[in-house]
Amino acid sequence: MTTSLILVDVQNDFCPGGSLPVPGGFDVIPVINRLQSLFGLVVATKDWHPKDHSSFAVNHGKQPYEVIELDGMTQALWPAHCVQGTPGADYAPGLDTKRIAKVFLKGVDRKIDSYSGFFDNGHKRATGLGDYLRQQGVTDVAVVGLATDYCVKWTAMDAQQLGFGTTVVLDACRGVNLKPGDVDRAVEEMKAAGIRLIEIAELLGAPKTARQAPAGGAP
Ligand code: VGL
Ligand code: ZN
Repeated sequence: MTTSLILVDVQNDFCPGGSLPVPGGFDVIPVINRLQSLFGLVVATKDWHPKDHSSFAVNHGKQPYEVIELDGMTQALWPAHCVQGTPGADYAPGLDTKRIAKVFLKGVDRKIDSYSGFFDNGHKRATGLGDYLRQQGVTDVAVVGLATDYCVKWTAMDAQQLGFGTTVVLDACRGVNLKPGDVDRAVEEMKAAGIRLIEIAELLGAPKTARQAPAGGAP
């Protein structure tokens, strides 16, 4: 079994001071840095939008955080964020990036949003992450980053659906909670899909650890 750590969208715009700040976004950084040494392969995703992206409220003359129907899909409208090549799209400060083997860009097509690191929201186009992981012999993944109720959730759901044994390390994630309870609901959905939800302590062998070796354990 080979487990890869997937860092989801640990970017400036999702951290306090960014344009789409996730509460507590910076808190994931030390946890993620600590986690990386437990995995043989670390990959990352970046939200990487053209500035005319259809998920941006401004491009519809609407207010951020409104929800609309777009091409038959529900689309939350966001403040402009993670625009390709801007500082907001850079990795958040303090994130250890030297072990990231490959980065997968998502949300690059202006016409469709992409919460998952594997596919756009219409499941039409793959980013290449799934094929890459398979080529590397990866069987299991641990997913961490921002935001729990969007990109972390959908990356984990797709990973699980693709047949990777999937774990989310919850204290290495933070959520938007656009509606109160969104993160809790995301956790329940992931659980129902068979995704394992843990805290970093379970990988570090803290007293709380169960007998069974966790899927994300040291390779
Ligand atoms: C995300 C909203 C819009 C995320 C990306 O990374 O969770 N959320 N774009
Ligand atoms: Zn986005």
